Amino acid sequence: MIKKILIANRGEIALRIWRACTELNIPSVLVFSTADRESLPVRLAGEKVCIGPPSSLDSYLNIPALLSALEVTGCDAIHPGYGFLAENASFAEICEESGITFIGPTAENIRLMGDKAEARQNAVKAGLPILPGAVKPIKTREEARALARRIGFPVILKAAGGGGGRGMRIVRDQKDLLPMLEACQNEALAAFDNPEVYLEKFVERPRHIEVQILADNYGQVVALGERDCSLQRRHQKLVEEAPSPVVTARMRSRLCAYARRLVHHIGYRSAGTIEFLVDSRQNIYFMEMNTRIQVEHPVTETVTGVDIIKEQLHLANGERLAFSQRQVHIRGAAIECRINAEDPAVNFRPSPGTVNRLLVPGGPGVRFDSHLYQGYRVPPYYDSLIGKLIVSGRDRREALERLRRALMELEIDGVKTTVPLYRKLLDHAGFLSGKYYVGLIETMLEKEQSDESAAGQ
Ligand code: MV4
Repeated sequence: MIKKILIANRGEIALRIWRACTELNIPSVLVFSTADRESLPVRLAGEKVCIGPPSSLDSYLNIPALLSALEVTGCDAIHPGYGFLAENASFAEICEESGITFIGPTAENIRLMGDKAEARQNAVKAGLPILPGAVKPIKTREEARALARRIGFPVILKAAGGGGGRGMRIVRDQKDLLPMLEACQNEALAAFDNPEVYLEKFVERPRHIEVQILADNYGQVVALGERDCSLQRRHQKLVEEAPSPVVTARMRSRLCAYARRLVHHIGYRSAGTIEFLVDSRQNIYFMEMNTRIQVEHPVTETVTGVDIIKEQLHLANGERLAFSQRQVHIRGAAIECRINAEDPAVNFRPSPGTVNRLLVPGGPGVRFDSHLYQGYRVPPYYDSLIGKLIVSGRDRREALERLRRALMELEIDGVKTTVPLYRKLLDHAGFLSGKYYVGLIETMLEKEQSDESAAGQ
């Protein structure tokens, strides 16, 4: 039984975890760096420990400091949130060995899915569809050449140690293959300490669709439907929605069945996400698995009524899943906009500073998950996510109307934010119709740039 939880994160997710612990009456302790002393979760937390200076390496990633915090506060469990140590298999292992409950999957689960080539091999074994390519990492130049010729250009090279868009290279022409392979391998070795690279067919204008799962320690797995996360910029998701505007009921059962099959196959437990790529002809391909709670989990919570963080705590406590797949129903539609302290007018440059004025939207179908308050100083040291606006409705149309209305109500002054981008997106036919793809936001921004320079001529 978990007695006391150390919340090893900051910002909105620390607040989200604190809320779940508090509702379940589980005592919790929040860690913080000196830069976060004045943050909302630190203000709310009954018990808190400073674990170091602003630099993440010396605080939120500082394993000895976290272990000391666990020790001095008498915590027997730790929630890593997302980012920082959430997908660090060694850290999960240290916790396992010290009798601390890591609120997440096993170290072995993390290690297995952290190697994207190995994840792909397991997906094949579990019977999931993958894109044409090699199941194993590329060994020789000859192998790369023969494989690329067989599947046809364009192809994509991906680092086994990468993921989330890091360590990828698109190859459109035979002549670029070997130089790009070598560059990709060198970069992968430097960045991930693993030179392995695999190759697969590159899909133009795909959609990124992922399935949220929950798995208990007794082999029960439920899939909570999909999220469409195609609206991104430079591999940073900006808008996520559920259900996906392109996923039919039939496709959803297939996506969920695939996700559950993989989770079963690897003996995964806790919350997790299986990412798929969907091409313009609605073909589904497995991409990778995320072994953590994700930023966009509220979208799924909204359409299923499941509190995913609470479920994570129950599962870590060794409890059985309290509901079956048949009891999961997707109701209505939800859309999340990530609010980053960045200036979209200056290439999304981070914009830390003091929030002088904050007006939070409310009313039916509006959820605002944020650690902001008026007078809060957004520190410059961390990720720029300062809040998430999640709207819902009976259907996508109502959710979109609520998004428009909530964005009218929302005011954040003092730091530049991505809010103006979302107001523009609500005038974009591709977003409104649901017929979008992973490059839509970048294309929209490029068009805006060229229109501006044409107007200035
Ligand atoms: C792809 C792809 C097209 N074809 N793989 C990016 C994140 C990682 N999870 C997988 N990603 C992609 N993998 C194949 N075979 C397209 C993406 C992708 C992407 C690629 C280039 C530029 C922007 C992108 C945005 C999302 C996904």
